[in-house]
Amino acid sequence: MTVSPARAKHTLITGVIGSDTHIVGNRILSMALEDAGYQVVALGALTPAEDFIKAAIETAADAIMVSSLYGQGELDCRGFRDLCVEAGLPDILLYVGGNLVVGKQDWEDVERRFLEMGFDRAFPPGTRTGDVIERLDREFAARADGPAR
Ligand code: B12
Repeated sequence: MTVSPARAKHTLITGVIGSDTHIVGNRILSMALEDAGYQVVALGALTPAEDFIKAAIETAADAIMVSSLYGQGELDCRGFRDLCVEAGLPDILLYVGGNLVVGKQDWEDVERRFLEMGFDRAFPPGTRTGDVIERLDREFAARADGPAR
């Protein structure tokens, strides 16, 4: 992955939401984002939704990247976009990834539910960090070009 100077302008908040202690993938993701040139504020495991938003406000972040592995992602993430809106961050980019629901469920259905909750993208188990970085690059480039997403 090449380091692009444009990425240094963007701050990303990462963390594992709720009572979830699965930190490994989130740490790998955070390091990969940092190595690619993004500014990363890594909140770690066991992070309440409100703390992601507080950190995003304090650092004027461009995106929040939520991890959830233990199966309770749907409960923990419900209302996340509403909290962002209430905090004055209606358009902040919201990604969620990991092992989002209990057991194996049809991915298209899982993805639809998270998009309906207000996440801009949901990523399935096994997502590669390179794919996330490519997606972020495209998203930020599109946002710089105009309001349409
Ligand atoms: C290691 C592990 C543990 C360790 C965690 C150690 C630690 N502190 O991290 C311990 C033993 C503590 C543990 C505990 C539990 N675990 Co566990 N654990 C695992 C295991 C084996 C590996 C997870 C891992 O590290 N993967 C490696 C990393 C690199 O991959 P990753 O996390 O998926 O992350 C990658 C991508 O998903 C992506 N990604 C991750 N986050 C995000 C976010 C965004 C925005 C994006 C874009 C991408 C992205 O990028 C990462 C890098 O490529 C998985 C099974 C598995 N094979 O996945 C079960 C698993 C996650 N655990 C599970 C469960 C149920 C539990 C417990 C509830 C068990 C229990 N009854 O106590 C507890 C939960 C405790 C808690 N409160 O969190 C289940 C979850 C089931 C579900 N979702 O339906 C799994 C899937 C096992 C299973 N098949 O049942 N676990």
